[in-house]
Amino acid sequence: MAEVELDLLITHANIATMQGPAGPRRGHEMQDIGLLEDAVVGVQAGHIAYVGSAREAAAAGVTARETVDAGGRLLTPGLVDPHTHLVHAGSREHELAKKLAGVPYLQILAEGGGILSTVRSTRAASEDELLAQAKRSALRMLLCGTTTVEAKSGYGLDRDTELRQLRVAKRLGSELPMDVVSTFLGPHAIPPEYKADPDAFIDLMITLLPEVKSEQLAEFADIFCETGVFTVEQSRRFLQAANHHGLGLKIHADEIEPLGGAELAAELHAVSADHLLQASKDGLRALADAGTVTVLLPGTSWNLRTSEHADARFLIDEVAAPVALATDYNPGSCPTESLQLIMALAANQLRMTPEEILTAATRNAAYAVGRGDVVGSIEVGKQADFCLFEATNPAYLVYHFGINHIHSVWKRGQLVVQRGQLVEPLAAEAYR
Ligand code: IZC
Ligand code: ZN
Repeated sequence: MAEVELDLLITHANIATMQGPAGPRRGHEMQDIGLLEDAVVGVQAGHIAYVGSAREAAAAGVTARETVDAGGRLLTPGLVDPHTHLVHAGSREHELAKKLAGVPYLQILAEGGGILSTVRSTRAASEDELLAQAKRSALRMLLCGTTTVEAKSGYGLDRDTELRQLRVAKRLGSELPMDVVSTFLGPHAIPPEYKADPDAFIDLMITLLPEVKSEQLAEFADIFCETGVFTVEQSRRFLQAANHHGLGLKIHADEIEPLGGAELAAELHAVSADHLLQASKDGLRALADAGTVTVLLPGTSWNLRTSEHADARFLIDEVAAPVALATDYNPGSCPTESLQLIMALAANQLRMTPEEILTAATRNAAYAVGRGDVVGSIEVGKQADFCLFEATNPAYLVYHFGINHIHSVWKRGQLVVQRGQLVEPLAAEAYR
């Protein structure tokens, strides 16, 4: 190590390394953030080449071309947002008054609004228009510390628009300093033209799977398993077909009504099961046994003004399931790009500890999108994705809520946010 001059050293950092044996953390392990006080991280060719205490680094003679003094601030892995509907056109603030008047989310959808409203605007948008809107949102995420994001389709509900959304997600990942993990969510709602025959719509979505896979347009498949949307039986048929074509499985499970989506996810060994507000205790236990990552979305339950929330304490304390957190960023049930806001809600509404929250938004979230071996922790060999916070400890991040605590962000060793601002040319793309 002594002879090698690294590209970058970040010194005097309180590093939440999240290091440890492979796999997501469960139960009390989620409390372990692998904190190294007054520590140093070294970067070479976009990857982490050194992590250790200041004393060890000095003894080893670690040097670099560039050194950044973190001034005792908290350094974490880049945040990972494992559930978003990033690519879409338009917005739905016209539905706010209805929501506040108490009209339920599923009723707005049944009346042709909600998801179907976004389907109309997305079908009418060109690939470049979708890319421009998604890019601005993705850059807002990056500004708030998200360096890896999952992005779902599901606002086309037809062949051309679904594939267009997936192509946009792919372009985002190549044009921005972010990893974008793409998910095919063709069965997100029943389009009006298939209202009388949802099974025929599932058949149509299944016919897209070979193309999605062969053109590498998605790594995962997902379905909205919910009353009035898709049944457990339809979900099983679609997800089994997706699995057959080599896609990883995700599911919107037991969000609004208890249908048994959690049990289905466990049966199919899905990579993640998301929402889970209404899941049965047996279903949650089955998920833990299957090793499925449970992705909780407290921004959505807060924004939909539901009286109940996902039972994070049961998942962590009773069944030791791996828990991750995500924004669910979408124009209806959760229009926010800020995973930091979600982290604050996880403390307040799910009663997760700051350490559990950090684990859920980094290491466990990386496993929820199949990237646990490359991102989500600060360990030698992983990508040099870091958040430097204007804070010294994780509790401060969730206690002081509703603001962006980011000082700096690095993606694959490149500085992308500096002193709370996107660097150029990213800033020019985000604000025009
Ligand atoms: O656009 O409302 N729940 N899908 C399932 C969503 C929310 C996204 C939306
Ligand atoms: Zn969703």
